[in-house]
Amino acid sequence: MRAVAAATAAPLLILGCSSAGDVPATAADSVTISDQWAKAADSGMSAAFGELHNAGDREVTVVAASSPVSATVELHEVATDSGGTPFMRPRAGGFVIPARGELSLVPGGEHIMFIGLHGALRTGTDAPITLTFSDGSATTFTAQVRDFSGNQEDYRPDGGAQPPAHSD
Ligand SMILES: [Cu+2]
Repeated sequence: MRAVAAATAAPLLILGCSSAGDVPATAADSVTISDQWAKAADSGMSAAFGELHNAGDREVTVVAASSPVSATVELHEVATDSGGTPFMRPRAGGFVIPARGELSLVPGGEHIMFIGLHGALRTGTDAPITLTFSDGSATTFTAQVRDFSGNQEDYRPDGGAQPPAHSD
């Protein structure tokens, strides 16, 4: 499909592509997702998960996400406060997928966070999600909505006001 698109597109698109050969041109070309799903919710917040695969020879970074299902979408991680309580916060620098590697987005770990749902996320429906990479490329996939009762971590958008003490 890419070959056909390149052949039929105007020469403008060829500018800057020099001799890339069959090396993926963008992060979006290298990344696929599998087993993606989102947590059913009536309102407020929810989250999406899945397995991100990077077929390229270079590490790629997801820097932003968006979806029509919520006002805001953030890239989150789960940390533990000094009292041992898990909480989630935006992941500084985004999600890094190693070269020829995977990144698992799982409850209790890194995840895509929906904040301010426009409506209920109902089991069996699909939630489209667009990921934007550090090179400006983007990829869109759909996550199937499922029932899930876990992942009720506390959200601390300030990144956690009380970082864990360094001495124990
Ligand atoms: Cu979150």
